[in-house]
Amino acid sequence: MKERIEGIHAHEILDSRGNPTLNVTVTLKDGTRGSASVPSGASTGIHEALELRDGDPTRYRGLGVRKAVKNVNVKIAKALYGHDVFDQRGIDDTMRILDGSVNKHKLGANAMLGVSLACVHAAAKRVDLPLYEYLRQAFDLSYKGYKLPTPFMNVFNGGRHADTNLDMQEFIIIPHGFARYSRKVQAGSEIFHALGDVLHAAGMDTDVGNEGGYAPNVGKTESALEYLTKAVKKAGYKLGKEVGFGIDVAASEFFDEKKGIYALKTDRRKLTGEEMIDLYEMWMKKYPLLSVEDGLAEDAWEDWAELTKRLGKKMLLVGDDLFVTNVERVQRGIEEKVANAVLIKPNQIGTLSETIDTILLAQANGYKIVISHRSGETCDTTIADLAVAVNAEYIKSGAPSRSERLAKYNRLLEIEEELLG
Ligand code: 2PG
Ligand code: MG
Repeated sequence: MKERIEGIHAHEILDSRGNPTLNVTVTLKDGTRGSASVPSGASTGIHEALELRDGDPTRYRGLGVRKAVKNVNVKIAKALYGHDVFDQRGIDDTMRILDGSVNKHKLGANAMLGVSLACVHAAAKRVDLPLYEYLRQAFDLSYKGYKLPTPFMNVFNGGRHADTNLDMQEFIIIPHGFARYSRKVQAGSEIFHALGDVLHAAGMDTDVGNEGGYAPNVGKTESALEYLTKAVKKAGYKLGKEVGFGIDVAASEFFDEKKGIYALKTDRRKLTGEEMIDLYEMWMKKYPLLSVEDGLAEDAWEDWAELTKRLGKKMLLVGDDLFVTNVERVQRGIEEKVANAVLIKPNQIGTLSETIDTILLAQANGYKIVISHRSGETCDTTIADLAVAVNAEYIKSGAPSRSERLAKYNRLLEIEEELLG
């Protein structure tokens, strides 16, 4: 079956931080439409594909995306006019060739991703399939059955995502010890609220940061893990057995490249890569720490190899800024025995086809998959379907708070209902 693309239209909308991003609608010859919106990061890796912004200081502090919108409405729309919407790889290749650059700076990864995602939404609608099922068809994915991912809920926001003194970016609860996804979400929500009570009782701020998690100032970094521990107990869950912890250190954000030092302002400490590894090992012994994301800087390959050698059999070591959803960087990770899980953010690479290729390469080499939102989000839920389409082990979509975060968790509740009743 074929169906032609008749129109592609983008416009500027605002994301969860109130900054411009793109919403794209693809219209097919029979009138079917599909839409998608593009997220945006704050702690972006230097190796990510380029998010095209106008840089015009008279609009949205330079963050407008009119250039990217125009690229969709003129260049991409022209190149894809009449293209078969079911040929997703062809669609993505056409945009890549049209852009022609390594980091997608000509069209903008935001422009390209908006179109790539809107196309699969339109195509899925056209054949009346849920998106996760259509994605399997579109990319010839042959997994056995469907698995729902375990949520990584970032309940304590720091780093670039909140106005707090916490250098490390995310403190995450992982409610893994339940069979059903919906039960995991329930545990996550109950612990989130218990954490609010614990912080409130300690006289701390309970307003939330960019990803819906609490964001108080703390005495030391480890306090965040102590509060998480209290919250899990208060909510009546078994630490370790039912609920584990994760952290996204986003270490590149406080790495001094010249000195080779990680400067933790919260703790007034300067640590070498080796000492960072010691710290994770110590925390792993004290807490049910199951996952460390970006525990070291994005180009510290040797230290990463050491980290993996020391802790890779005991916990998840997730590469985000390290891998940037890029096949070549994941390939290097495989060769150098670095990390054992890959964070997947479609907008780091710019097309769905390339995202799928990165996932397939990682899975073929035994890496676990964490599908991820960005700190700047919309209510687009494509990543929820993507997680189910590729049987990802985990999804990271922030705290169970704020609609742009919950849109993804709620979409998964809907999928669970569809699959399991
Ligand atoms: C991360 C993400 C999402 P940002 O570092 O994993 O939590 O943050 O989108 O700001 O890069
Ligand atoms: Mg990260």
